Amino acid sequence: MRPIPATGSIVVLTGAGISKESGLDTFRCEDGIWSKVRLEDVATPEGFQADPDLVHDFYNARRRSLLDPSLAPNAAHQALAELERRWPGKVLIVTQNIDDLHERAGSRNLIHMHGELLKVRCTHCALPLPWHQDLSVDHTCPDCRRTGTLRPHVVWFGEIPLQMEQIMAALMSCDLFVSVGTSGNVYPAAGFVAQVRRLGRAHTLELNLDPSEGANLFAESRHGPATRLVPEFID
Ligand code: BJW
Repeated sequence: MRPIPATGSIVVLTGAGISKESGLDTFRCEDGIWSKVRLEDVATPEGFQADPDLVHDFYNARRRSLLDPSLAPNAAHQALAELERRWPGKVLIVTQNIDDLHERAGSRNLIHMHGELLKVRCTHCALPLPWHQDLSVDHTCPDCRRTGTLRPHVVWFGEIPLQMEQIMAALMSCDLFVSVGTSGNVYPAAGFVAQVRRLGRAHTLELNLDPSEGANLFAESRHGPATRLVPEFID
């Protein structure tokens, strides 16, 4: 494998596969989340409008799993935090995950492009707030005092992912782009490797259990569990 560039910057895109070995479900694996619920019902603005209780129940259950005391970051999250410690200011993690396992492992330069499970926001005043309890339509926004306006701070299909300008700037200037544990089914993240390659500058590397949808777009691919591949990559 190519060595990590000594002076350049690294963007690491992560997906549900990196948290699988911590005990969180992926979306599109055989036993994944989309085999149990319809994404149209729980991960679209239309689904939320039609049945907010169903959507709150779905995210409340996932929030409870995340807050289970036995859940912890795994060796892959820890290796990425170590990479950032070794190369301060050079590593950006762009995660599609709404869990907080990168933060718990110690990563600090991190963008949650699909939002965060431990935050809610008000559809009226747009204020994101920390949130650790079950959420329901009966809750009142602490800022505008309206009831029933709080929603999970996550990005559903048809909504624009967060901090896209910063992400695009980082992709355009990076020297190494690494994708970990994502199936490459969901845009815009699935298009990042093509964008990086179009600029012709960065080395591109996929670390995934099996080849993703866009595996042939990467200059280099390694397949296996993230808890083995990511520590190997940083060493
Ligand atoms: C392991 C492992 C181990 C397992 N080790 N690996 C046609 C029609 C309608 C819409 C579209 C369309 N074409 C494109 C679109 C846009 C749409 C889209 O992409 N649709 C596709 C389905 C076609 N995208 C959007 O709507 C996005 N918004 C958008 O495009 O706005 C326009 C815009 C963009 C930019 C600028 C300006 C405007 C929003 C997408 C929102 C996605 N939301 C979700 C749910 C919310 C969060 C949540 O509830 O958690 O985000 S969907 C779900 O998929 C979740 C994930 O973040 C996302 C990606 O999934 P991920 O992480 O890849 O997981 P899996 O399960 O798919 O893959 C896991 C991988 O890990 C597998 O490959 C395994 O092999 C591997 N693995 N164990 C290593 N141990």
